[in-house]
Amino acid sequence: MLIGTGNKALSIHLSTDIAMKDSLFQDTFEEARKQKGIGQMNDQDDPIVMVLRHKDVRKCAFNWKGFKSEAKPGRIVVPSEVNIRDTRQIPFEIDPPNHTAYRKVLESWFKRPLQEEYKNSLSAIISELLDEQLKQEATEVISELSLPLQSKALTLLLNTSMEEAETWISWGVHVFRSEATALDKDKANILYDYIEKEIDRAIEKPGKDLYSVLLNTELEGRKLSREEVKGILVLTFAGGRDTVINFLTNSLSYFAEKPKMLDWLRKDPSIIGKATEELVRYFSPLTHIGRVSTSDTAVCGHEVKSDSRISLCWASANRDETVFENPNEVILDRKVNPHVAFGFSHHKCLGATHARQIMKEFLRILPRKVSKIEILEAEENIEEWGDFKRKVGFEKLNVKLYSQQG
Ligand code: EMZ
Repeated sequence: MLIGTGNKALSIHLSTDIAMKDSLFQDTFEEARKQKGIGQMNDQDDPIVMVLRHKDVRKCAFNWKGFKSEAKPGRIVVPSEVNIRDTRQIPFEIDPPNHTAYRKVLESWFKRPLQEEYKNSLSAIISELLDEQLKQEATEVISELSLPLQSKALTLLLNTSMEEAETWISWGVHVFRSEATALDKDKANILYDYIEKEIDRAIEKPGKDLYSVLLNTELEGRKLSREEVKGILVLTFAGGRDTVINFLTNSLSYFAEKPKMLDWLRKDPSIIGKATEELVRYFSPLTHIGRVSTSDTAVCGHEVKSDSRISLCWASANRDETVFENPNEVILDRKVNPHVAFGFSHHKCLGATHARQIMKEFLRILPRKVSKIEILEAEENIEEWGDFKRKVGFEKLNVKLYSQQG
């Protein structure tokens, strides 16, 4: 069934009852990538040339002078968010040299997930959630595991109290999308109001949280403005949300259907780092991100006009057969894995350290606690980008988790 949203990025809900298919994430871009190297789609009358090959994706990502991120706020997101927000997300919608300056002041905070204490807190969150679900007859993975995990983990990144997570969980999987519409302004306003209030709170009563830290951050001899602080926080909330949730949910579907792979992780935790990278390559939770061309140019021989959009299709690049051997197979200990699931070049995901830590801890704890996962019901979430239909995750995934002990 197609859910009509009036927007170009839609979800199709399919009930899956064919055994062993839930962990399958096909490569919809293969033919177009091989034949032409590009795809085309319209998005709210602002068309996009999708760059599909690994080499071209990296080249265009690197070329910020030719393909900028600092367009109208929301325009480099697909579907475009220009109609639902004015706040510029920082550093995501900024180009060098300003981008470099922002990254420099933000980098150390976003590397905190490497600290032992942070990892321990993360591991406690994951263990507690899994223990709780192991007691249940059934688990709806997104609402009872992935979303709570993502939100609780975010309290660590923001260094706020764990109780805040309850509010964020109530917003659902995406802060700019709701079930009814793919671009929901009212929903977006809930996030903006929340952030505004938190900034007020941090001004009045500064603490050790990210809001307070940002309000005190100096950039080239001046303090960050309120709008800049807001822009960084909107990105922190919106950026790693559905992507992390999809990674966790999709991983469970994978291990449900590939129990031997779960055994492998249990027996040899030394592959967890490689397994994380491989699963994130295979799932590519963020399909693509846009750029705006600064001149009349061409990509793969296809004309791209000045001020028109291209997208860097990470999901396609990550299945490029000229780069990855057996690209459609999950090889948990894949040796050479130059995937671009977290982006490429200077705009590489700022939250990647946090996301990777969640993923790694999850893949470490899951096989220790869970012996078997049984899928009871699955509803796929399929995005539509022009003619391409791509499974990105699930709308619903009901499973039964079996404990390692019994
Ligand atoms: C934007 C984007 C960032 C956008 C790297 O991706 O993620 C999307 O989910 C948000 O809707 O606003 O933050």
